Formats: sequence, C-alpha cells, structure tokens
Amino acid sequence: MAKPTINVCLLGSKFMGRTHSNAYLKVAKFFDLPVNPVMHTVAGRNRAELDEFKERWGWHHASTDWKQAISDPAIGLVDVGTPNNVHAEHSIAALEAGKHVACEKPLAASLSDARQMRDAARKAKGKTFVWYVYRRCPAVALAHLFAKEGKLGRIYHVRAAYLQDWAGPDVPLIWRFQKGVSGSGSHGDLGAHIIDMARFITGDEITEVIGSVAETFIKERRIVESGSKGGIAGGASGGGAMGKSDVDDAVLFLARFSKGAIASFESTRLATGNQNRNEIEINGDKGAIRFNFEDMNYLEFYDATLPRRQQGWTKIMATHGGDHPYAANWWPDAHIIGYEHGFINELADMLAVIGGKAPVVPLPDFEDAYKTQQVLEAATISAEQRRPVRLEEIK
Ligand code: SOE
Repeated sequence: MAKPTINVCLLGSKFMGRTHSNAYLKVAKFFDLPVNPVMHTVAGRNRAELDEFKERWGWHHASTDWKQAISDPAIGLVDVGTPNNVHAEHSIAALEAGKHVACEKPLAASLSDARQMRDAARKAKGKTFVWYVYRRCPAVALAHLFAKEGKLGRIYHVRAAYLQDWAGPDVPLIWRFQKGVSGSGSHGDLGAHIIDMARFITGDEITEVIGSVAETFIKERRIVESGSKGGIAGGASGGGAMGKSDVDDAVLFLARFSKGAIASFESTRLATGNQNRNEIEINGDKGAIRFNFEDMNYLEFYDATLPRRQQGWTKIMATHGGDHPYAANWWPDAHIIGYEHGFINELADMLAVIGGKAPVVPLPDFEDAYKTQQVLEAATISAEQRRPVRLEEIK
C-alpha cells in the first residue's frame, strides 16, 4: 500500500534552503516514516536563481509568489527558511492557511513578532516546529537523556559558548548585520542555539539574566553589491560605500535557572581560531557532560558516582545503533555523521509528529521556542540597561 505523503512548500533558497532541501531528499531513504515528504514548491524572489535551485535540488515547482505558493490546497507543510524579519509574516500566513509550519531559528527577529507567532500557533490546526538543529546531534540528544535519567544529578553549572570567526572587517554588510532584517547579530543567530540547547539538556528554564554585555567591534561594513550564494556570507561582495552595522558582533551574559543552576552564555562571530565551536558543559553533583560541535560525534561524560580512583572523562562516540539516538538510521559504529545529518534527523522527527508518532527527543514548537526568544530579549535589555532582568518581566 502506498505510503501517505505530504507536499512541502519551502520558502527561501539560500543556506538553509540547501540544508533543508538535502533533508527532504534523504529523509525517507534513512528513516521509516508515517508520511513521506514531496518536494512540491520552492518559493523565493529571484526567478533565475530559483529555477537553478529547483533543478539542482529536485523541487517540482518554483514560484516568486510566496503567498500563492503557501495557499495551494495541495500543500501540507510550509518550511520557512527566510531571513528572521519575515518569519512571522510567512509562518502566520501559512498557519492561517491551515498548514503545518517548520520555521528556522531564531523564531523571529523581535519578541513581538515571536509572540504573534506563538499566539497564531495556539489558534491554528497545523503543528509548528523550529529548526533548532543541534538538539538532533546524537551526542546532544544523549546528553538530554543522561540529564533526564538523573546521571548529572543536581545541576550546579551550565557553561555554553557558540564561537565563530567569519565576520572580520572584510565581510560586507549582509543581512546578518542589519537589525531590521536579522533582529540582532551573534545573539539571535548563535546565542539562540546555546540557550535552546541548555534548556533542552537541563529540562530547566532560565528565570533571570543577571548581567549581559553586547559589543559591535566592527561598526561599519561595505554595502553589498552582489548577494551571498547560500552560505553564512558566501560570495557576497561589497562596493566602496560603507554602511553601519547595527547589531552585536558578540554577546556574553550570566543567568540563573529555576532549579538553582547558574550559567554563562557567550556568542560571537569574532572568536579568531574558532570556526563553528558550539560548545556546552554542564556540571552536576552526580556527573557532568561536555559537547563541542566541532567534534560532534562525541559526548564527553564524567561519572562522579564511581569510586574516586576510577573517575575521569569518558569520550562516548555517539554512533552505536542500539543505544544512541538516531544512530540506528545511519552507519555502523564510528562511521561518523556530519552537520547535514542533524537536519535529516530533525525532519524525520517532524514527519513522525505530523504522522501521529513521537519524536526521538522533544521537538521545539513555537510555544517552546518563544521561551528562548524571551531569554534573548532579557539579555538584550540587560545589556542596554546594565541591570539584571527577571524573565517574568518579559511577557
Ligand atoms: C551562521 O552563524 C550559521 O549559519 C547560523 O545561522 C546557523 O544557525 C548555525 O547552525 C551555523 O552558523
């Protein structure tokens, strides 16, 4: 009997358009799903680029009219892979058209947009998802399970940093440096990931941002003459005129969790020598975990319940099919996976939920992702007003 399918409309054909298209192509090859995706339509702005993208990735249709594309009765899932300032417009229109919606992170460029998305999701019949892809690294999912099983015990510390170094003065004023499009700089782009990851692994919520500092080291950049071809800044080139970068290049903040843990978060695009170092360490009274995306197949675990003479960091290769999340869908032990597999794992979970099944580990919907957006906002206010900000202030 033919398996149920769902027609997908993807909005956006740049970096996340590529990671998501790859996931649609591969997911049914590696996962047994209750419903298979059909790459129905990709919508964007530039017809020539869109036609090339459609052919390269195997989308059936291409449209420069996103509103018409998402309202097609044949579409079941709308995937929002566009810049942050249009996440709300695109997602809310799709929810109102009765579709399921998968939106890239962060939920939105602003708290008010995010709130509108959360409220629209509360009223909608479609399910919502947010592509916080690092939850789908098997090692991060394993850390979540370890914490849930009590292997860390009472958590004292969360120490999270997302360090990149691509944004030097030669990078032109792409959308990621324009507050009107991105909403913030490294904070919403990278800080959102580590806030989500810390909440996901600990299962706890942040109640206060104790202090925060934001810095724009490079205050002016060359205005873009030709746009990026789908990468962080891939291929964008600037002309002679300079424009103001009105977002942070780096944000650091201290926070407190509801169960008492204290935390530090650092996001930056100028940590020279760290290309995509998304890392977290969590210390509890029974144990600790350490993860670094640049070594993404490993989870380091410290078991403090062992006799002291035996204690030490264990480097777990999270690729064993029998025990490690998602690993059974990929390759034999230590035949490692990469960045793109997180998107395929996450899409498999989204399709499982659409098909009435459970995800391997919890998926963030708009309600959950709004909590991360509130923390982003609290840290922004704390930096601007140089004061502690309690999350209860952020409605
Ligand atoms: C750029 O900083 C970026 O592409 C982020 O936007 C992604 O969310 C992250 O996964 C990799 O780096």
